[in-house]
Amino acid sequence: MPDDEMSPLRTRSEAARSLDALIIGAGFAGLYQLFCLRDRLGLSVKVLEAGGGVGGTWYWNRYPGARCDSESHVYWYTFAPELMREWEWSERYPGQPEIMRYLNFVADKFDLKRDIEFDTRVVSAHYHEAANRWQVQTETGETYVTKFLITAVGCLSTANVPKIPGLKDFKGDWYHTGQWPHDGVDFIGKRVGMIGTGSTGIQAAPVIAASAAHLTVFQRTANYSVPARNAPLAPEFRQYIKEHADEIRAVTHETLNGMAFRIEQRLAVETAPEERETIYEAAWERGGLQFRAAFQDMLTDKNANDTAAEFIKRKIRSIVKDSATAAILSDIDHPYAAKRPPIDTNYFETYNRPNVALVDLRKAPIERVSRTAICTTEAEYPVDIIVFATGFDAMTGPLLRIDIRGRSGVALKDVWVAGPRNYLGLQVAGFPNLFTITGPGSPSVLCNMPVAIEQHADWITDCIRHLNDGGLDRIEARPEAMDKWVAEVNEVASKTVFPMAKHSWYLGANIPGKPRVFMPYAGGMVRYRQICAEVAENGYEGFALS
Ligand code: NA7
Repeated sequence: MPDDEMSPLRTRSEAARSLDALIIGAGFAGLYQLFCLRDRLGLSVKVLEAGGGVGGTWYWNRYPGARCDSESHVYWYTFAPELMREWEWSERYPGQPEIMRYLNFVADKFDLKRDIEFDTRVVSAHYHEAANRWQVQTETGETYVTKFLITAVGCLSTANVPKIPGLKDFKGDWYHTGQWPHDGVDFIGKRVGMIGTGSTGIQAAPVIAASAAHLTVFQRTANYSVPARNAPLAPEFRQYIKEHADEIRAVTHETLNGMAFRIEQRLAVETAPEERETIYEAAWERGGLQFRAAFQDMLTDKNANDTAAEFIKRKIRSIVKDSATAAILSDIDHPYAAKRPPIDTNYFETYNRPNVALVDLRKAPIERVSRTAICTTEAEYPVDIIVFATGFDAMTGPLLRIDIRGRSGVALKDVWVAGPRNYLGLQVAGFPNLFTITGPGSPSVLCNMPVAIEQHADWITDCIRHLNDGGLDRIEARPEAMDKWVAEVNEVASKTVFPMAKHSWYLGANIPGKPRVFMPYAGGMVRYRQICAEVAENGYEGFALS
């Protein structure tokens, strides 16, 4: 729609609704961005949040076993030293309820909630060129007008519920893990069917199996998983975190993925088989995502990756007692970590329980849901509850479900029809003053999230400060800079094993009809941070400022 055809800029109450900056989403990203813009720059800022409280991803993902895969001592904000002194995590990996307590603690400490409108879903955001303002509309028809618009909508917040014929007639209950009821689900005495074996299904299965009468797991693609080795944090380690918080933060700024562990320099392909086995055994015992740190070449050399993949497949076969089940679970078709690698607590062990069964959907796909059962092309599995652990329309989904229109009414969904295109993962040409925190084209999901978020929010804050100090009103990515960045994102991904996973959400391949483009920037957080800093130092190279 051309600009002049859009409804005129209007606000319900000019004073309350006209803003310097509007942020969509009150998760880790939105909360910190609000603090930066309101308390550091003194701007008028509001956050609009669809949920009834802060938390973002963690507000919605309340499924049994929901827990972060980053270790707790790196899964927090580092912008305020007192936060790191005052907060204590209780376990090696923070569980969903504890993360919610943490984010509420932060929001209350900095009095952030007074500038957040909860239960407010944004449906559209249109740029008006003459006024250089974004007009943002909510589901309930409220309108906000803002100079800067910042999306903090998360990467994994648009639930993917597969369109399975018959689901609407199912007479039991069904749930998607990313839209879990706040008062929980009672599995006692129930037959549960769970579809999906990504990180979520792998976390949920052992917990569901512990209370359900029976659990049937429907697996389409077999997946790797490494034990998380979760445990309460020892008092000495808690003390260590307090005393070394700055050093830990410094390490997270020096590593590719924003974690506090360093990837070993040695190469798997140059290590003798017995020594390699010993190294993998130690990594398996240590547990968690740092399994990936055992060898430098694990994600860049398929031969190296094969050694890790074979090790984990052998582990699966040694844990799972029923050989047919073990064969289905270990028949994995992609390199290790080419899809986001899950970590677990007793996932493979769960298949040794008498009340758990596995169905191989590659052999016989789901055809429909009847009133009482999940039906594959081969058999019917009676269930009382269906759990969809089927993931998300990742990265682009949360942005494209908002009707975002830039100059001349051009829709973001049209600009991204063949996949996301932007500059630095931060801005799209034709969409001035719109910033996308941890959007596609940035390290985001390949990085420990709070580290990626703080870098983006700081960069955006510095950028807006620069504009304000210079009496400038507008920043917009140049089309040629965007083209170059898209090429760079593709180029770095092509040097890794990531594109080798057929069904990966990194590629958008889990959503029928979604263009297949490797979405995150795989060049590592250190390099990305440096590029962003250099762009700013060079007068925001690649952006037009006016
Ligand atoms: P994922 O990792 O996308 O996993 C979704 C799972 O659901 C995966 O096993 C899929 O199989 C399966 N799936 C999806 N659609 C279907 C249909 N139609 N039929 C059968 N099976 C299906 O999502 P998660 O929630 O587990 O994890 C998301 C991220 O959250 C995770 O990576 C961490 O970053 C945290 P497929 O592999 O596509 O064959």
